[in-house]
This record gives sequence, structure tokens and C-alpha cells, in this order.
Amino acid sequence: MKKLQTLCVIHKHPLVLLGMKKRGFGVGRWNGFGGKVQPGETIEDATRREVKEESGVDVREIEKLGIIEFEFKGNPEILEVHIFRALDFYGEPVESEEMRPCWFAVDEIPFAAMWPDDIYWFPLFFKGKKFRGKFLFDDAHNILEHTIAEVKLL
Ligand code: 95L
Repeated sequence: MKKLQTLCVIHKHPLVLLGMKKRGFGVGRWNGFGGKVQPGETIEDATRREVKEESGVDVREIEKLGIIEFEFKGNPEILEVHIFRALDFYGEPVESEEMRPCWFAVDEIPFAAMWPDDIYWFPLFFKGKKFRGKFLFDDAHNILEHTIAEVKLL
């Protein structure tokens, strides 16, 4: 059972926009913006919609840089997360019910307060490399197994 999800990280070098998740899954962590793909919607459209809902901005071009499958031990569903980079956007970030946006320098990313997989792929992401990976988490969100690799094509 696979669930398609989107994740967008806005990268205006040397800064990155992340959102503190205020409720729901991943609460208390700095996240990219994203969520579920709805029926009839493309993955790109879902990415743009979720970024707008959660941060208030309209992203310009988005580029898919990664696909990662996340599995939680004891849960049969696999989250297939399509990870996008946006280099520019229209509007100003605003806090939503879900997220509190904040800019971070690329060399001061708060990895200790983020999902533990981020430290494995952010370095590739910042270089604009494409990547594929899989992570298996336990119930406390510790990484039990992982693979991550740069790829030529997604
Ligand atoms: N910036 N990274 C994220 O926002 C992120 C990273 N890893 C995850 C792993 C499982 C999951 F359900 C969500 C995320 C996630 N949002």
C-alpha cells in the first residue's frame, strides 16, 4: 500500500525556508512544505497547493530532486515522497494553522529538530543532485535501515 506525498524545500541561496510543524504528523519539527496528492491532481499541482496552504507563497518553477520511500515498522503503508526544490516564489511567507515559516542559512540547518533522514539527503539537495532512497523508522522515528543514492534520472 503506497501513499504519494509531496515535499518542497524553498532554497534562496544561502537561505532555506522551513516550517515548524504546529500540529499533526511531525509536530515540533522543522519541515519542508507538502502533503498528500489528491485524486485528479498532478504531483506538481499538489506540491504548489500544499506550499501555498502551509506557507502562503506561490512557488515559481519547481524541480523534482528526489524520491524517498518511508516505512514505519509495523505499518504496511509506504509513503512515497516526491521532493522538490523551488528557487523562487511570489508573495511573503506567513504563519498558518499548520506551519510557522522561518529562514535558515544552509550551514545552520537545525537537523536536531528535523526528521532524522534530512541529514542524509540535504547535502545532495543543496548541490542540486538527484537522489533516491528508502528509510525504515521505528515507532520513536529512529532510523533502523536506510539507503540513499545519487541518480542520473528519477
Ligand atoms: N524537510 N524534511 C521533511 O519535511 C521530512 C523529512 N522526512 C520525513 C520522513 C517521514 C515523514 F513522514 C515526513 C518527513 C518530512 N516531512
